[in-house]
Amino acid sequence: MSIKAVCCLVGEKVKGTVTFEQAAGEPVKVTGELTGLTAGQHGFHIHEFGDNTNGCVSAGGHFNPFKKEHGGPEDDNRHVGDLGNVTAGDNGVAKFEITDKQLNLSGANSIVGRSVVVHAGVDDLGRGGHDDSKTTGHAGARDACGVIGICK
Ligand SMILES: [Cu+2]
Ligand SMILES: [Zn+2]
Repeated sequence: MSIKAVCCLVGEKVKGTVTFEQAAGEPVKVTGELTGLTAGQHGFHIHEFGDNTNGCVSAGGHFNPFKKEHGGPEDDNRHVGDLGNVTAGDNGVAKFEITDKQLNLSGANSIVGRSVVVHAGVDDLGRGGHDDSKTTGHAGARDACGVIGICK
């Protein structure tokens, strides 16, 4: 048995779809394609709330049930929502496949009902030395977001 979830991201210029799949006891596989990005790296996170009533701002901060610092996807000390960066080519398209051990699609800390956010800037993975490196990775504005929901 595996659980599948999907998120449609919508922004002013950026849009796309991200899917999540998890078999019982296994890591989550995240697959996505985003378009309309500037070329290069963009911070990519799960944010706490599945609320887009005030645009991507109402998605809140990074999903962080264990009260850790912001980090990179391979760090132990990271927010659960920290998925690092996705990279767009010169055509503005980012196509990616991520396997992550901290995400869950069920249980107390499920990401279902929360948001995916892609940022205008690069996530420094907590190492940039900026005021907000340890909270947001200094990734800048929110280019697009959407709510994660269960799918077939
Ligand atoms: Cu974010
Ligand atoms: Zn974070």
